[in-house]
Amino acid sequence: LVLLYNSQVSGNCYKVRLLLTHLGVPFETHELSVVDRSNRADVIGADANPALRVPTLILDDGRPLAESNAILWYFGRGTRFVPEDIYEQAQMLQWMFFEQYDHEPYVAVARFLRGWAPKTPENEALAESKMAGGNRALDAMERHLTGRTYLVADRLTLADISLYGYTHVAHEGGFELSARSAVRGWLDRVAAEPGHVAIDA
Ligand SMILES: N[C@@H](CCC(=O)N[C@@H](CS)C(=O)NCC(=O)O)C(=O)O
Repeated sequence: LVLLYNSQVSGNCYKVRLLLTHLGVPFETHELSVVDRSNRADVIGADANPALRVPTLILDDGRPLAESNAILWYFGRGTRFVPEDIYEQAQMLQWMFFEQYDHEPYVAVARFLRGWAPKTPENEALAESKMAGGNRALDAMERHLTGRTYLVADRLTLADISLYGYTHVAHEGGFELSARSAVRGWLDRVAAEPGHVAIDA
């Protein structure tokens, strides 16, 4: 069985659970806290993931794999979630790199600081400093999704699974989606896909 070092509230872990569920890949989870990280080295171990982060996944043959989007690629390759066309594959990767550089460091971090980190003026100021970057990323998605059903190839791919993870909980970081109707329509489409699971499932 695949073992996922998991935090239920983490969007990065949710992306992995969402894909594995869509694919019907059975997995078990080992729950870790996103707040108290003191046991990471003992539980995950530096061999499995030198960054000591979740998600970290242990394949059924014991080999470890980290980084949410790398895990998506490992399981998604050769399935309906990765286009066959090499240009569309590259477009899918375009959005997955965008997710990690332009989106997650702002949207996910603001959400963590406002929802889980100690409530201090420093953390609130730090969260506030993430808003401009997060809004820039959400605006880029709104522009791209206007007139499109999904990010790439008019169907659900790893790009959508990756960006759905933190976009659908962006409001928990203080981001406003009401004026972003293309993003909201896309969120609804992803959630209506057969086999979809919620982050708290
Ligand atoms: N780039 C990584 C990010 C993983 C990540 O940020 N994990 C967070 C939880 S969402 C974590 O483990 N934080 C604890 C820490 O940094 O020690 C991925 O996409 O998997």
